[in-house]
This record gives sequence, structure tokens and C-alpha cells, in this order.
Amino acid sequence: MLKNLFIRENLKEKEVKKMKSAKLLMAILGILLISGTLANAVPLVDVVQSPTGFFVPDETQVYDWPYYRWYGDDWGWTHNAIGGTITTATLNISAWDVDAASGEVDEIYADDNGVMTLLGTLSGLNDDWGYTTFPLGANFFDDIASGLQVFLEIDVNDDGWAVTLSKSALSIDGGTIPGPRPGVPEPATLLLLGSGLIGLGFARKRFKKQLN
Ligand SMILES: [Ca+2]
Ligand SMILES: [Ca+2]
Ligand SMILES: [Ca+2]
Ligand SMILES: [Ca+2]
Repeated sequence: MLKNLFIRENLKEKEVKKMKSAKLLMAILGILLISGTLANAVPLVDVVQSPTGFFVPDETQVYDWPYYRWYGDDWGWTHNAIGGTITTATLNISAWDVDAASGEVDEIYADDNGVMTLLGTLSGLNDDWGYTTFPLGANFFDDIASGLQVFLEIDVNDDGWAVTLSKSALSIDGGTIPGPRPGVPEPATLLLLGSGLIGLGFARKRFKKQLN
């Protein structure tokens, strides 16, 4: 009887141990799964700006040809191909002197498998910079993967309006877009600079410790 009880207790202990290791395995698998998903959905931004196309190189030339363009000067550009998993995407266009309040209508199109698709019109202000954000649906994710083509139709009503662009920023999964003015460093550059400084901080700390 006593012997039986002992064996039963012993079995129980073994079962508990088995369950514990199974739980641990599940937890490890879960962490691996989550980190794998996170590794793919990295926030990033692709910026097209000067010297590509007719994006203005600096603020002093916002009213100069060929950057300040009129109704007959519609033009387009192509973003870099972006691989990996995309959950959300926005196209952000920085433009100068969109007289939307006075009747200027500038349309932005993006290529969806060979079809130039209207995203909307530029919002903005007379004699000022402004970003317009266009959400991109899942139908554009394959086009982003091969390099999104964008097209600007200036002054659709041919009413004599003109506009200058500084940046086209394609933001993936909340990637930070740069300031609207031309010539400001891209976030990628800032990020590198930042991580370099953090690296320096660590190096200094380690050095200090060694001295002590
Ligand atoms: Ca036009
Ligand atoms: Ca598509
Ligand atoms: Ca104006
Ligand atoms: Ca204008």
C-alpha cells in the first residue's frame, strides 16, 4: 500500500515536470514567432527627392523652372523597391504653393499593376509647404515590392496654376517621414547618426568601468 502510494506520487511528479517543459517549449516557440513577425514588419520610409526628376533642390528655387511647373508640365517618378512584409503604407507628397483654396486641383496617381490609379488631390497652401498623405491599400503592396510608380497631374482644369514638389515619401508600417522642406536630412541618416552616438556612449561607459 505504502509502496503503491509512493509510485503514484512519483508518477505525478514526472507528469508535472513533463507539463512544465512543454509549457516552456510553447513559450519559446511563441517568442520566436513574434520576433519573426516583427523582423519583417519594420517601419521604414523611402524618399524620392532632388536630384531625381523635378524635385526642387533648395528653398531659393521654389519659383524657378523646371521645378515650379504648370498645367502642361505633368510628370512622374518611381520609388525604390521595398521587400518584406507590409501591413500599412502611405504615400506622402510635400508640395509648395498648392492654391487649393483658390481652385488649384493637382491630382496624384500611383500605378496598380499597369493601371494609373487616382489617389486624390494635393492639399496645401498659397506660398507655403505642406504634406498631403494618401493611404495605400493592399492592392498597391505588390507594386511597392517592385518599385511604386507615381504620377502628378498638375492643374487638371488647365486654369493657369503651378506647383513645386520637394519630396515623395513612401512610409511603410509607420516609418517616419522627413520634414517638408528640401535639403533636410532623411530619417535613415539621422537614425544611423543616432545609433553611432549611442555606440560611442556605450564605448565610453565600458572604458570608464575598466579604469575603475
Ligand atoms: Ca496637367
Ligand atoms: Ca497591385
Ligand atoms: Ca500661389
Ligand atoms: Ca500654385
